[in-house]
Amino acid sequence: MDLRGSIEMYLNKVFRCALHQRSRTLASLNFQGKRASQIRHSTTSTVDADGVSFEPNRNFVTKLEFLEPKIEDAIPIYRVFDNAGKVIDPSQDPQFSDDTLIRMYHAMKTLNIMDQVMYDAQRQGRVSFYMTNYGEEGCHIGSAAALDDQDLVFGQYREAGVLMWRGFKLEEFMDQCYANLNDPAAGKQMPVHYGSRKLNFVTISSPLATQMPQASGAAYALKRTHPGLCVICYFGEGAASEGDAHAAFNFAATLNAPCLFFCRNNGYAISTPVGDQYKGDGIAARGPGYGMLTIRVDGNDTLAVYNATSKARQIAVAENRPVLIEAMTYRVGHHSTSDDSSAYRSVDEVDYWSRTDDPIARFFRYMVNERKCWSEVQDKAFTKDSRKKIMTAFKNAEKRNKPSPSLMFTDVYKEIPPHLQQQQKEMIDHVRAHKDHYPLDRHEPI
Ligand SMILES: Cc1ncc(C[n+]2csc(CCOP(=O)(O)OP(=O)(O)O)c2C)c(N)n1
Ligand SMILES: [Mg+2]
Repeated sequence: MDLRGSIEMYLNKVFRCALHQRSRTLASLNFQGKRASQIRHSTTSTVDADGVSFEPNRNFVTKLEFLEPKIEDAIPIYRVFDNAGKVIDPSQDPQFSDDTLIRMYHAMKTLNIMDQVMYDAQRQGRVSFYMTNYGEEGCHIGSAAALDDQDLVFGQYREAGVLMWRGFKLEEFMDQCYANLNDPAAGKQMPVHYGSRKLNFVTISSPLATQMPQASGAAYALKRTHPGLCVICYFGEGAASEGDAHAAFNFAATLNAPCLFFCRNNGYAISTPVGDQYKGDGIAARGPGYGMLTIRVDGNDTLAVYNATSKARQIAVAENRPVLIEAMTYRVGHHSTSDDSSAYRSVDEVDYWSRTDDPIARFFRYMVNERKCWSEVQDKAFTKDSRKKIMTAFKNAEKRNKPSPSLMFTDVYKEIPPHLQQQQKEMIDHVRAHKDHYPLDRHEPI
């Protein structure tokens, strides 16, 4: 049975098992006459000689004092190199081989060029929608490089670099964005809603945070079926305001699920800046509240992201526990092609971040100045070659026919239910009757 099959089977089992466990617990607690607040704890702790199974915190004090959040107590940000690409503490340098560094750099750069091409393509009306990853390339490649290829990825929508690192081909990106006949979803998804069963990347669904409880459940299932593997769940700081984020954190923590929660804190949720999104110390501050191991990392420092994710992964699978990583970065691009960010932030602000804290430029400086394994000349040649490959994939995807319109009704249900069969027939009759009004020559036969 493949990974997905076993996860589905175990999710079924888990839910049944959890319900059964819960009713048994309730029955026994009713019998002992305990309070409802004790129910949660009774399944995990042992019963002492007095029959008491709930052990509360007994850290009493007599000083009347409120916890005051202070800026100087903010969770620090872990870094390996500075903005100039200079390693701050040599013991933290992961000492990658030149080949690995170059591979990481190639991936970040290729993602960046692909974004430029696809953004322009949308502006020219050639694809309907696009989302760039500008400024967040270090989060993607640093974290993806730290994972096992069998680890299951739940993305939000701005993690194309993770998929690229795993081997998703340029044409696969383009085929999905063009919704052509090679798109596995046959055009049912919006552009950038990628997925790959082969690469263990669960298909994007952009209603915010829906991937998060699914990730916790999948991590719990993996713990039981595939020990040694984990789940990584990417989400934005805006998505973290959804109730689903809470459910996900709490389930993963209480079920001891090996799930890496990777928050890309890029400063904005469309037009909502973080100052309006939360009042506390970002997303990392919430981790301890759920009993989760937590770290805040410089998301534009690819090596720091790598170290943090690598260590988090090691702990998650060895100790079966979730880890929260908050990567501090900046969304350089507009939210999507449907957005114009100059309406809510200054061009100077964007300019400042691009100039002073660009993950690709920082990595470049590290490679050139510290490791001496890359040069301006190599960079120019690579950029030219990469653009050429992207343009070839782009043109091929654009040329390919669109899927048959009938496929609009398939793949959602295992068998198409009668009311959808009826709609499918009506659609086909309609299109055939008015074929002059539809570009059927660009589609596979109906
Ligand atoms: C449940 C839900 N509410 C609202 C939206 C509309 N929406 C799409 S993206 C987005 C902002 C999300 O911001 P964040 O999680 O920080 O991710 P980022 O876009 O910054 O990567 C919103 C509000 C949605 N997709 N789903
Ligand atoms: Mg955001």
